[in-house]
Amino acid sequence: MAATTTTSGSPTDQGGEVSASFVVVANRLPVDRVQNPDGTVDWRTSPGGLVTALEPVMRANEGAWVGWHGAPDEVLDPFEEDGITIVPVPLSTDEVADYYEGFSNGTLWPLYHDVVAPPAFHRVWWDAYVRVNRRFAERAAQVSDQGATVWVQDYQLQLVPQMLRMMRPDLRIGFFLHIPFPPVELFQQLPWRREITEGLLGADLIGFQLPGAAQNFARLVRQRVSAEVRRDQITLGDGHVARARAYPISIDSRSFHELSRSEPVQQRARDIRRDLGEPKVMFLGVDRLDYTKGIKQRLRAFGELILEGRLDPDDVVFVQIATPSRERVEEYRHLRDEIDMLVGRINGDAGRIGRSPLVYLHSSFPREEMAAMYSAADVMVVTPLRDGMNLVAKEFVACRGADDGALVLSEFAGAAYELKQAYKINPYDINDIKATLELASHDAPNNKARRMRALRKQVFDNDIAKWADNFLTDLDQTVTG
Ligand code: GDG
Repeated sequence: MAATTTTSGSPTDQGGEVSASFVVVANRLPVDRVQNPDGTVDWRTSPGGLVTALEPVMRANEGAWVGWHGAPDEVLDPFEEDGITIVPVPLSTDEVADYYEGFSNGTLWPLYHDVVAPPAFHRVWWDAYVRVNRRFAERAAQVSDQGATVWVQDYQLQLVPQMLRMMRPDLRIGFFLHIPFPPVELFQQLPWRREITEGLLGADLIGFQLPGAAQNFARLVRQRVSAEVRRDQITLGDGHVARARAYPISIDSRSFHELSRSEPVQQRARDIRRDLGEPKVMFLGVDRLDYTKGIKQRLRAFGELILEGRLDPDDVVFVQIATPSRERVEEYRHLRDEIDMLVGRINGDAGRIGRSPLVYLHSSFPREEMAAMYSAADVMVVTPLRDGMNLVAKEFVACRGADDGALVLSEFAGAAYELKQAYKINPYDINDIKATLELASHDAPNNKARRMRALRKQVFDNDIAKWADNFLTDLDQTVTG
């Protein structure tokens, strides 16, 4: 793929120092450490949208990945894992609390997701964010070859592009934001709005999930920075040009499809349906346990449909997987309690011996199990209040063996921009979710097939390799400096 044109060789490790011509900088490394019972240590690929997205690109490019390894107060040397050079950046316990749980997930995450929860603004969090961003920038500057391409990822590292450009003007710097970029009216709440805007403008290419987000950013720059903005091109006073464009992210569609079609996964899908009592309709939700994902809204809608007799608990089951996430952040602990209560109430009201309409699993699963769930389900329910993209929706589509199954999808997920033939819902409208769950479960097979055919074409024509290729090709064509 053209992505390889941006690289000129493999990373080298001389005396513990890495030197790479393609460098990804992200909050987390693409690996998690696991301690074996015999005391030895292994690294395992960690779950999450970002890792799922970038792993194939890294392998194809033989680059280096700069990021935190997940354990506070520990300094690690670079190492090789599965063809990727891993460059760990240390974080102290306080920095995890202030930079990661605090400013990234207590301030930026809710602010960028339309303030669906109130963002908290604390100056000590901001100070830690600046400090940690500088550390990432310094490490990236150390491991990058002359003229290397550096691709900075996501909201935790928005100051890195400018810091890096100051340290290493020879680098070609890309930035991609995986979450939404909010309208100016919301963004301007941020006390450090100028610093974040200037931080991003240090990149040569700033990628967003949707054109609307790129436009929000361009509008912000027009209003708040003395720069010349012409369409997606922003020219700063010092002559530096940054481009702001949309690159909707995707998945490794073929590998998901192949995995889901493998005999063990197909057998597992049959076992899942059998264990669920061979329901006529299996609904499925898969999310990180996050207040942006609209989990409460969808469960409430399903519960009401059962209680009103519009869905028969003898015929249907809803499996909700909620992967544990950010459990030390207060808002997330609270959400978990609320969902526990809601699940208990629905099953208490509508269940009977040997049959609970809702199966709620608060844990994370191997990829194979996820593929089996996607294959087993009839209706995938994706109802975020706001989501940058939502890879789960695309993974479900990729896992279908034929033009069957139905995708219920929130208008507020970035994925709705491309997956136009999904059964769309407004997640704020419980009646709309109810009516659409009913329709998706009972719709005529030819209607479902028509929709799914179009969705599959979209997901197979636009995969992760194409996403990376589009971004890196455009980045390659920018003029640095
Ligand atoms: C952010 C943005 C954007 C989940 N549980 C398990 C598991 N997963 C995998 C899914 C999927 C990924 O995690 C989740 O990705 P999403 O896109 O749905 O959501 P976020 O985590 O919020 O990701 C989002 C994304 O970045 C990429 O740009 O789409 O909008 O918020 O791949 O399959 N994987 C495994 N076990 C689990 O239990 N193996």
